[in-house]
Amino acid sequence: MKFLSKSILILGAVAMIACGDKKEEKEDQITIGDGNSQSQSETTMDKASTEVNASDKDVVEITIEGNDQMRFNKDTLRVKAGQTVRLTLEHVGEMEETVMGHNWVLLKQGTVINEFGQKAVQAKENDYIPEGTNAIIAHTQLIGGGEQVTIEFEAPAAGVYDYICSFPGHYSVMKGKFIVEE
Ligand SMILES: [Cu+2]
Repeated sequence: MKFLSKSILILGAVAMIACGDKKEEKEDQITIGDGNSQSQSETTMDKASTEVNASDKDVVEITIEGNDQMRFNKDTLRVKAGQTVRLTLEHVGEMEETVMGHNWVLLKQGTVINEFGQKAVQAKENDYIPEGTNAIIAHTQLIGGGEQVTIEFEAPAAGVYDYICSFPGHYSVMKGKFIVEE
């Protein structure tokens, strides 16, 4: 009798351990998003994580650096159509705005960079943004070393767009592709 009750106790403990293991396994499955499982709790979890992704999709944060060597640190930026783009331009150099100023200018499709750049040179009083231009989708202000600026804008329709720094002479090397995916 004594032996029997001991056995039941051990069995009970084993069952509890087994139960615990099973629960952990299930949580692992949820974490990796196993879509094969049909259990109610996992279906609910899947829905919740989809919602999180959807809200992440609405705002995309991008940081791009400009330096004293007249370079951006990225030549390609990717976003999705319909997203709100929160873009930060960071001048990681030390040179002044009048010598090594940088901005970030997103151009409409069909804009010829050279032509735009030449117009920008004449717009010194306006941070090298040609007054009344309709060639720009979004742009930051001009900044110098140690400064940063953040802008927010809606991603345009899917496609490939050019971005440049419009400070005189910079656009030939400070440029890249802004890719908007469906
Ligand atoms: Cu520049």
